[in-house]
Amino acid sequence: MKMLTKDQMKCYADNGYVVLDILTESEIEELSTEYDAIFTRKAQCNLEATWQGDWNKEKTQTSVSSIHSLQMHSAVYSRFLHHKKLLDACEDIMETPNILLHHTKAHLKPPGVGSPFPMHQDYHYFPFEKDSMIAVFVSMDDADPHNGGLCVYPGSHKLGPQEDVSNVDGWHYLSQEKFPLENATPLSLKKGQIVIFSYLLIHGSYNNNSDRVRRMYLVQLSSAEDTMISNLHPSACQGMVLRGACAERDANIKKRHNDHLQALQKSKGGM
Ligand SMILES: O=C(O)CCC(=O)C(=O)O
Repeated sequence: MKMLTKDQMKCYADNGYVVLDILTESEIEELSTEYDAIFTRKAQCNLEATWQGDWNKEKTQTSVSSIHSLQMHSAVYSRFLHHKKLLDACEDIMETPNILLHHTKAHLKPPGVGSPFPMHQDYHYFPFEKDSMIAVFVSMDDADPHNGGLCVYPGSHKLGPQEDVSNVDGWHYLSQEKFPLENATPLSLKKGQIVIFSYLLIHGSYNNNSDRVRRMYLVQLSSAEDTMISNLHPSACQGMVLRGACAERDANIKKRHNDHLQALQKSKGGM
């Protein structure tokens, strides 16, 4: 094991998630300051990302702001992707030294009106053959059920993919009757704590009814030995090698030229 203890490995195997203290105070502060700077720079953009669909029984308007691919906005977030201790922990959990980036994103739930997230499995957004995918969820604030914190069904990663009942293209969630938010286990996290969880873990999060903001940052990773079933969620830097190597990566120059020509023709409306 490079980073995790036997107990932490067992916690992940049994529950499908593990809470870790990996970041130093100064790392947390740097990420936090840069997070606010990015959201301030993008304040004029439409960032609204409340999940759509018939799960949402809210009578009042709620809101969550989202920015994807933070590494395209700031070098602080590019550097973070190579955090040694974090990748050591991921390597232990994924049981491979070859780790690929899938995507990153940030969700900011404003005080008082922060949207909940329905119970779901990330699997439905980006299915892989060997289910190697994990989420690294960084709590950027102290978070609990009052300010929109995360909640999980411990052990639910062992159930495999559950039925996606969404009635809206591009959004995925499970039956909220079968997996009600109220029956989930809340994860109260300190600012800077990290939860690593399987993309099969059933999870969601609460409304932010408090007077505190709830910010999170999330990195999704897969094993270089796994294969995407379908690319439902193309993202910036998808497939970037964060550790080890990607032996399967295509290097054929003809294919690269053909892909380029096809994209060119498409942009001219030729295809
Ligand atoms: O931001 C949150 O509270 C939850 C986000 C989440 O579960 C997701 O985007 O898959």
